[in-house]
Amino acid sequence: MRRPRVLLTAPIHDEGIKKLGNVAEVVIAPKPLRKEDEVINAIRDFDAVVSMGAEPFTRRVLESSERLLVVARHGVGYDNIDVDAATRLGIWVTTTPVEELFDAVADHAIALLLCLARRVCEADNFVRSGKWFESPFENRFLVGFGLKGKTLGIVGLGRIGSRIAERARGFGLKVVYYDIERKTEYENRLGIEYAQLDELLKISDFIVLAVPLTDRTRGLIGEREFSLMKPNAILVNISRGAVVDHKALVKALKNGRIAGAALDVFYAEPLPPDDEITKLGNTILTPHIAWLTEECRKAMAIAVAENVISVLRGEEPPNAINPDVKNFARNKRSRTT
Ligand code: 8YV
Repeated sequence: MRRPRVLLTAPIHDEGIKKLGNVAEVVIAPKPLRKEDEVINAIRDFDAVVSMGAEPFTRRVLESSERLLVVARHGVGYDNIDVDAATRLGIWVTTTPVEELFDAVADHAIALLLCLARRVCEADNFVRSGKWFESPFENRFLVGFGLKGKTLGIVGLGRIGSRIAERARGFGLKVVYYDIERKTEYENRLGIEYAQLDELLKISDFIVLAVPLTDRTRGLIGEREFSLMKPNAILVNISRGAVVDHKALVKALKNGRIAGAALDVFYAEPLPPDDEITKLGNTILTPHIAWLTEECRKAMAIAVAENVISVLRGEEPPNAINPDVKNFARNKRSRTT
């Protein structure tokens, strides 16, 4: 009997590899799969794929595989997958909505905010380059600003946004949020207020983007939205790069329309090394690591393995995005042929 084959688009935590190895042959892609054709060639002959990054699982890619039963995201965003096409083809799409991920990303959003507000990276560079203040009057360029009493606007009050709101309370920030749904339970529990997006952009000192990338949120923050922000505003993006119009962001930073931006996600990943944003001082750029804690790596690897194993056993996976897939043909086929 053929042993099922699972492709990992990048290595995951050993705990997950061990679990998968108990039921399947596990292969790690030797290089990042960024283009459709690279994915098509790589997934041929695999029953399951663990998607670590933004590999394009387009209709064409999904249609190319006769064997694939599941695209299991190692993460909660699934904007790289054509879910509708997957469903029609009978391919499960799963995610890893573990607490550790939401906590890690919320922590990173606050870390980025604090680093920018308190100029931590600039100060670190200063000391490392052998400098110090000659006199206490020379420290002006490292003057930051406090958080207490300022307004934090959270765009998207989901599982990550709500955790950012919880943390913000500890810094004495006033929190407003915008979401397509009003979340009165959070409003009552966390003492936060709802605002329409334009209003939030006008009144916030700090703006954190925590929305998934969908047709509604692509390009949500563009030139018009930057024109509404305060000149002292700091934008933090831990969602997806495409939520922001990158050209408009660079322009807003260069013109002093806003004070700074801290980004963990980009319109293109990897970010082209010569991108103009890398030359701007009022920014902090991290390489999509908001999730990257030991706790989160382990929890996500276990969760993704559980999803894959359920599918290989012919069972419904715990975190399916497209449960309707049960009604489509491929699912009914034997897992071992
Ligand atoms: C992923 C992410 O976990 O959850 C998501 O969708 O963007 C990340 O935090 C990352 O792609 C690692 O697999």
